[in-house]
Amino acid sequence: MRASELNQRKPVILKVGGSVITDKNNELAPQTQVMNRLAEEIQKANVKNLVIVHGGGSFGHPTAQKYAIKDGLKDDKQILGFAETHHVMTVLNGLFMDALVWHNIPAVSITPSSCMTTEMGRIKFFDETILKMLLRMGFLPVLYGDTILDEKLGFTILSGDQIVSHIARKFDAERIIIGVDVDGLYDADPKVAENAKMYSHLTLQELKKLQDKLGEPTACDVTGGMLGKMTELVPAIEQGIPVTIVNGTKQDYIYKALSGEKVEGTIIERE
Ligand code: IP8
Repeated sequence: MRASELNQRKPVILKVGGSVITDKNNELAPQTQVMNRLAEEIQKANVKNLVIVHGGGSFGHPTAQKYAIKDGLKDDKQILGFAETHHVMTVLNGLFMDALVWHNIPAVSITPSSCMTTEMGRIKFFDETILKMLLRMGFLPVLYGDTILDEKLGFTILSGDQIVSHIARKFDAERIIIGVDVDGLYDADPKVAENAKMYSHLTLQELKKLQDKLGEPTACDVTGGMLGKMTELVPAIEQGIPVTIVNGTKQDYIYKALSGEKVEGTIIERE
């Protein structure tokens, strides 16, 4: 079989939040049991043309914050900080890849900082050749939030959410699934506000109105937590790609979302 004859389906993009696969209250704290459970769920759901993007959690964020990587190159000391932040992300990625591959998933890692650049923090260049070929051949490409070279800032941080939105739009994704550590999208941070109300369905209009209410993240997060996530996803939803937000820390929620089964969470659609 030729590579060109393989897989023409629209991709499904799954974001696995750093808050799901790491403990954000400690530094460099992987949740390997969760990674293994997720790998089982992903294997069981067996979605063709799946792309996974994972976040930084307690690996990328504390190191990025320590060296102010997101603000760009201002001081020589940040050079080592860039390398350190990128390195801890490759370590986290390696742990997640371990779980995926040892669960018989043909996952192949793509390092964003090696095939993308940004300008003022926005993706400017992305060589998609490898991603396209991997998908066509039936592999499961895995990307992640990373340090990135920036044409104006020298370098910065590229969030996994920006990567998700970019790939979804470029490849006209069928849908986006976002796995987080809460049950869906709320009108306030459910970790702080006891009476926070969760939405099971939102239109793009409703989401835009809600955006002002989504506050700053509580845990260390240089890319803006839920507000940052939603801001990135708006252009994909505008393009007609539906987004489902589910709790990835709960057994089988990601599995159900991937399989198209009914699951507690928030669905956001253009209308
Ligand atoms: O957790 C951030 O990715 P995110 C990656 O998807 C780094 O926002 C290096 C902090």
